Order: sequence, then structure tokens, then C-alpha cells
Amino acid sequence: MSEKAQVVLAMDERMNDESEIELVHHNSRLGSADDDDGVAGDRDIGLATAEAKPELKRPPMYKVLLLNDDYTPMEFVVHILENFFSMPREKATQIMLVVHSEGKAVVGIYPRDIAETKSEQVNLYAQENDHPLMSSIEMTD
Ligand code: TYC
Repeated sequence: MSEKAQVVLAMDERMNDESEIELVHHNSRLGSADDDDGVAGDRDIGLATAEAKPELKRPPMYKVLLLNDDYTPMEFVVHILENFFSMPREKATQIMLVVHSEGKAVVGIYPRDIAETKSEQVNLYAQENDHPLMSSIEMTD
């Protein structure tokens, strides 16, 4: 039986770089046989590992807002909502009217990269079509 301490690190798909491994020291177990707990020979070497609970955080989500203006045709806004936000025509029309009367509306909620990309795509597409329509993003509370 070696006196050297050996640590068995176990990582699985639930763990990430910030996951912690908790070391549990077993006293007076030297010479114990391998057991069937899935950690090879932990009792042989006096150390076993217990996985700390992986702390999985959901990514922060961002709202994509559509802003009103006086010039973009309503039909163009409906087209945007159908094609960039996969809304059926009826819902797209309702949301367009909310933006028109309230000044803005949330048209989708996504992880940051996706929200940024959607908003940029909408702004670019509106610009290419010579409409002043703008969207922006905002972190959810
Ligand atoms: N206010 C615009 C009009 O009267 C319509 C409009 C709706 C523009 C929604 C932008 O995000 C918008 N033609």
C-alpha cells in the first residue's frame, strides 16, 4: 500500500470550470479493498472525492424592444415581426399596434448574443429598406 495520496478527479457534463471538487479524507482506512462505488480504490489510499453540487446558472436574458417612429409603414413592421421573430400574422399585427400606440414593445427574450444579433439584423434590414425603424435590447430584471 502506497503512502502517497492520490486524488481521483471526476468530471461530467454537469460540471464546468467553476465547479468545485470537495475532498473527503477517510482516516484509518489504509488497506481497504476497492469497493463498488465507482471510484476505483478510494479506500485503498485514504482519500475519496465527493462532487460538490454543480452550480448551474441560467444565462442572463435580454429583451428585444421594437421602437415606434412616425414613418415606417405598418406593413413593414408586421413583415419584420413575422420574419425575424416568427410571429403569426395576427400576433405580429397586434404587437405592431402596441408599438405604434405605446411607443415600444418587447418582441422577444433571448440570451445576450442572440438578442444582440436579432436587434442588429432588424436595424440593418430597416436601414437597407430606407425605414427609420429601430430595435434595441435591455437586460431582464
Ligand atoms: N408609427 C408608424 C406609422 O404610423 C408604424 C410603426 C409601428 C412604426 C411600429 C414603427 O415599431 C414601429 N406608420
